[in-house]
Amino acid sequence: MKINSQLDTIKENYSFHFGIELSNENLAKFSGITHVIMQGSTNRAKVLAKKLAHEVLNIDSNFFDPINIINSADFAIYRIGKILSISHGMGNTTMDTVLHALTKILHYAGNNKVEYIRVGTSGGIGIKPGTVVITKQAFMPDLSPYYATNELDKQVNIPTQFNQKLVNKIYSAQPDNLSFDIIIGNSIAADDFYLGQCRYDGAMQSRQDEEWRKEFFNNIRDLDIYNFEMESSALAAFCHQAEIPATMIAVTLLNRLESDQVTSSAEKLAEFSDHSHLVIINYIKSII
Ligand code: R2B
Ligand code: URA
Repeated sequence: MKINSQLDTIKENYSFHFGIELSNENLAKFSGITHVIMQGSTNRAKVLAKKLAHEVLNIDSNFFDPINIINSADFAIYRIGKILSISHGMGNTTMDTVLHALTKILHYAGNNKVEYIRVGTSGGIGIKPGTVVITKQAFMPDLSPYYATNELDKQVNIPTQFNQKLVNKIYSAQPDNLSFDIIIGNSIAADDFYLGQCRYDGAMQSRQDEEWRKEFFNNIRDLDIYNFEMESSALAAFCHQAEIPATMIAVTLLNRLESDQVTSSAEKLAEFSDHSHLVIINYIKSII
């Protein structure tokens, strides 16, 4: 893990975003971590924590309620053995903030060999809903292969290549008899769910017509792009700089060639969510 050397001279006693003192007692909760699994919502982070406790630590989930080890209305962090199951909110900006806050604490707690994996949902482009995509590379909406972000008025472009070894390890850990498709591909991290992904059902009208959109969707296959979501470029760029192996496992909730709206039933969406959980659980079980 490569971290800002200026932190050596800045005394930090409190994590503002996680609402915890950086006391020895609290830092101990973050020591000995090998994997950080990140999802958008606090609820999904808790559901996965429960599943991991059962699958990895053999704990009967009927009698176990994961404890949130931070104190924030925005985020939650659960610890299961050497794994953290955490929420990152929606979009690159909240993802970036969580990455800074968490990585500092992991550093202060003495960790230097950690993998970060986002387990999320996405909009598939030309693939069957329920398919899981493991991402090799995140693209900006304009299809640049780097995260274009700003330090005040200075734009910086940071490569968004995920860790290929980790991608292959996760793929190889899956059995042949999965009940859904799983592919290795690339993803676009859009600025929002609606116009950023060229939907026509937002509150404001898109300026792009259907013919143009169809051509865009067709052309991105040349870049091996299969899905849209909203956090992969910040994650890839951060982990590239920090030298943290990372990738994203995202299930597709719909096929954008067929529809803009997510119309699956709550049961179907829960089933899709289980697909990405199964993929991460298979990976974790393959390395413990
Ligand atoms: C996928 O789903 C969310 C939008 O509904 C967003 O966080 C993402 O990346
Ligand atoms: N998340 C997204 O960002 N887009 C979708 O279409 C579905 C989930």
